[in-house]
Amino acid sequence: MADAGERGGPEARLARGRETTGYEALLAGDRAALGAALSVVEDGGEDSHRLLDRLRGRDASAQIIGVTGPPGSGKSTLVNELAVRYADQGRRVAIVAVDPTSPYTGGAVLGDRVRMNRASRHPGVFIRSAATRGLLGGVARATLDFVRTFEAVGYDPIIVETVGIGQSEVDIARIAHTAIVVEAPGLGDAVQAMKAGVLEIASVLCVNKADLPGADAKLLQMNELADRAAAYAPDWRIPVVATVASTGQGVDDLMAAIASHREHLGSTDRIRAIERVRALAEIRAALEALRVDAPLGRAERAGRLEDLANAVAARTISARDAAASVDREFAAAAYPEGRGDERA
Ligand SMILES: Nc1nc2c(ncn2[C@@H]2O[C@H](COP(=O)(O)OP(=O)(O)OP(=O)(O)O)[C@@H](O)[C@H]2O)c(=O)[nH]1
Ligand SMILES: [Mg+2]
Repeated sequence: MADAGERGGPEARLARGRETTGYEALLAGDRAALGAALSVVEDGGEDSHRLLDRLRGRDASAQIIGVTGPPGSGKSTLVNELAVRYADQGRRVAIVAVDPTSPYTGGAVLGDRVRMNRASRHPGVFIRSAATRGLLGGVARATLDFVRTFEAVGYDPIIVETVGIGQSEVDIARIAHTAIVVEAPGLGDAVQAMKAGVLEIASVLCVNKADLPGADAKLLQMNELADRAAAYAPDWRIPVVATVASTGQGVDDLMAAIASHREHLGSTDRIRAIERVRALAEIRAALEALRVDAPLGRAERAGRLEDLANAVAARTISARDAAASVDREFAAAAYPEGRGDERA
């Protein structure tokens, strides 16, 4: 990847081919400027910091909706439906598709594009995927920075889809104001398997594929879970909504549940707690970029990472010793400038 500086900084990248400045175009809702801004942000480094600094402090009252759940439950189809309906109401809707497993699933992001086709053609919807940067990290940071960018330029709601069942998914759901956990019949007891953490963060439970056999049993089961959760958190009884995302059936009910959760949040100080969790996640991601991703990136560009990986694979040295080498040889470079995530 070329050095961001060579391309003339964030302004030049945003403004390419336009008469207004890139920043003005971005704030005016120019989609090309927004796409360029997201690329600047994704690349990290000094340009990204400058852009995010300029955007910081702008009014940000967007609702962040997390959509999470097991693979294949219909999250993307559902997000497509939600986005198109919100956009039809005149809102500008952002979709961030987080796919931490894409090196293994290959076509997943492309598949999502197809499923999100209607949304991607809608002028009120902007879709961006935060695919993994391989083993060098940065997904969480890119996701959080994308959300900041979208909210600063007036997108609302911002819908974040996360794939899979795991701790990271729970983490991303925690930064959403409203977290929708999508289940479907025929996937086993996925939500049960997700441990208590998911019920803790679920604002709405959605049983998708309600057209398939087993949906009624799944609904019953989810309602029991919601009742159990309500015993511990009586101020919000998690609504359980049945949907058929592929036909749009039940999606209005889901939107009603999302709206009432937003009202509920407004009546409590939960939003401040969520914002604090998001701020902590951002600090962690920034620290990882500085202390982990940047040294690894430098080691990779110096050709050193491959040597170290080979040595660890051959059991010549331990992973811990390899990490110590990366730290010794490549971390210090970050400190004099007080930053460390520039990418060459
Ligand atoms: N029968 C039925 N099929 C559905 C429904 N919703 C989605 N599907 C299908 O289920 C499959 C998976 O849908 P996706 O929207 O890609 O599911 P996902 O949860 O985003 O999948 P990953 O992102 O890969 O985890 C697709 O073939 C959809 O067409 C539904 O309500 N009923
Ligand atoms: Mg998907």
